[in-house]
Amino acid sequence: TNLSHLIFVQNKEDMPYCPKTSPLTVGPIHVSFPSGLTLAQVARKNPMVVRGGHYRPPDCEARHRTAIVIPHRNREHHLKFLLYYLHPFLQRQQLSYSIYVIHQAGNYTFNRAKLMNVGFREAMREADWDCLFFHDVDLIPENDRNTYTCDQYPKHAAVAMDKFGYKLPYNMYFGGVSALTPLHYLKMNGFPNNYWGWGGEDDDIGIRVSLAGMVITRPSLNVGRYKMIKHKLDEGNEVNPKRFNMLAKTKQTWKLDGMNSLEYEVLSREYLPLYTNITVNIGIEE
Ligand code: BGN
Repeated sequence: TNLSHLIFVQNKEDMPYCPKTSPLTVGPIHVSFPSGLTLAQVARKNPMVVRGGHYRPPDCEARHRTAIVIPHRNREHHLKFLLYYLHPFLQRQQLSYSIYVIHQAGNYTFNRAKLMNVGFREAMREADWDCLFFHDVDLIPENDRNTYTCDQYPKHAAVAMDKFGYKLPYNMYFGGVSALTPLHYLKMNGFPNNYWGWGGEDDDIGIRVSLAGMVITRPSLNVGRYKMIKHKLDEGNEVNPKRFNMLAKTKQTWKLDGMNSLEYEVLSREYLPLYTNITVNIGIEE
């Protein structure tokens, strides 16, 4: 029999590593929001993405394994556009990746940072990720040289957002999109669990980075560009009036509140075509 075809069936272990710099990236991306786009269309455009939102490059061994963690509630419209851009973006970077959407159950005040702690634990339960990207649902990256890999220190990626005139709103800003290794994350005891509603939690996270003896790295303003999908402040995500007092106490609280005090209940885990959806009961403010 003719077995010559077998030489083309490569064992994953035998594949060469992907190049250090992907030849597939294109740089600036024009971001618009096509009306009538459906998730089914996004899935058809990404035939190599497998159930749960996982992908690995077909013909080289990825050098990086990145989990994307997206806190979410009632933003299906935003999520669809983010997936539409993010899947091809990550594939052009030749990453091995999964997308985890952490959905807060119920109508109680939203808690972005706690959902990220849940995402960290649930993602690490599934695979040995070497980098986690904590990603707002309404931010679309506009340059694929903004690589979704981790640095030596926690990285703040969303440095140039359109709504802030494509520059940092202030020097300590750590909001929007950030990237940490599991070691970074655990070194700072994760993120705070007790910021309910809008504001301050990202500043708390930035303070934790330095309290844990680390610094913030950033891509250049040309590369770390994001377009925000316009929206009003959501119902259930009211501005948090306690944020100033809480931020003043981060130094006293960061070791007590975080991954070591995290409690939640997973209500469902769905392996959808484009992402893993984890619906979680994170309780209410104490
Ligand atoms: C800041 C918010 C951040 C928010 C940015 C950008 C606070 C804490 C009081 C100092 N911080 O003012 O959470 O991401 O604006 O909108 O409100």
